[in-house]
Amino acid sequence: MPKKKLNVALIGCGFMGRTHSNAYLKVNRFFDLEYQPVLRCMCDLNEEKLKKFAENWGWETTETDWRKLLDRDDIDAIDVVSPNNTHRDIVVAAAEAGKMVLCEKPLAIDAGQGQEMVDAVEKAGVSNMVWYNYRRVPAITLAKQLIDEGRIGRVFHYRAKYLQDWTISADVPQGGDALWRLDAAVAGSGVTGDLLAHSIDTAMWLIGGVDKVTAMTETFIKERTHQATGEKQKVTIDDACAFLAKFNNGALATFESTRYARGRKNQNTFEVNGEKGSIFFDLEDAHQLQYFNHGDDAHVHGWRTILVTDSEHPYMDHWWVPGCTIGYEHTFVHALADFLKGIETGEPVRPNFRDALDTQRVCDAVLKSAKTEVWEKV
Ligand code: SOE
Repeated sequence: MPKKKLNVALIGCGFMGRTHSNAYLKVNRFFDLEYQPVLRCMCDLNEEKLKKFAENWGWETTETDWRKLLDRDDIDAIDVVSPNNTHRDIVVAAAEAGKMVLCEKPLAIDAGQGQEMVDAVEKAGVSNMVWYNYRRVPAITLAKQLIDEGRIGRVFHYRAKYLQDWTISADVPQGGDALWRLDAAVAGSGVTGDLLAHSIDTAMWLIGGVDKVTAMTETFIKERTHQATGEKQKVTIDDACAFLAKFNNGALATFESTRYARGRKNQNTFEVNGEKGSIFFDLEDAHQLQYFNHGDDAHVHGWRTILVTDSEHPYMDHWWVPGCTIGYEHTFVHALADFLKGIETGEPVRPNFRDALDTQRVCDAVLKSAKTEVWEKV
């Protein structure tokens, strides 16, 4: 059967532009879906970079001004992977033009902008998704399944860490191409919006909403040179953040994130402790899920390591044979497959913009609490 075409425009040819382009190319080879994305138009401000990028990934046309995409009848969906401070304007205009909208995380630079985006997509009634890709790590999806099956029972504790080390050197410039994550005016925040947003999305998906938080943040390097201007500037992002959270279901949680954990490249971990068992995950061992079942006979009590590669495991029947692992890029393919399935079935994909707004609200409360030094309600 010929597939229904979904004409996509992607805005932003950085790191995330590559992960998404790869997903658009691969998804139909591994998932049986009614819709097939067509790489119709690639958009970026930098013409030279854009040309090379489009050629490499097979994007059919290019634009340097995203506004030109709005009137194009040959575009059904707009995918936004440009820096965070551009998300709101593009998404609102895209929704008003009746396009489906996909957006990289975090949704916006703050919840105020996020709310405008939610209002726009909901008013227009267009399909929408935010790429919180770690939900689609099969081991994390399996954790969700185990929790929903009641295997760990009532949840008491949640403990998350998200650690990197790439900004330790004072020589790393602030802002500009590929380094906008260090510029608060463009990114909105530092590790809170960039890394902890992932941890918060995962936590809320697994165990429910957050009631209140208390946080501390630190900026270790106070001044950096801006890549574009060559001038020294005050650094205003949070280099590190730690916060306590109380969930609506009464669970207590700790979250910690930094870009100053020497040796940690992208360590994203969580542990959930429940009445009947516990679960532990580490992205640096992404194909494994640790599970402790208190219901096991006492003499065999112990943490078990589930190798999440069998066809019984989430998404894995689409890939290789048991024991053969998949990785980071596949999480984006899974997210896209779920988005396309959502259009096919009419059952909207999650996380949608409203879900991502909930995460943004927690981030805002965390950043506020770091300033006020008191507990903040979400
Ligand atoms: C930051 O270094 C970053 O690229 C994040 O922006 C991504 O969301 C994360 O998944 C990997 O690290």
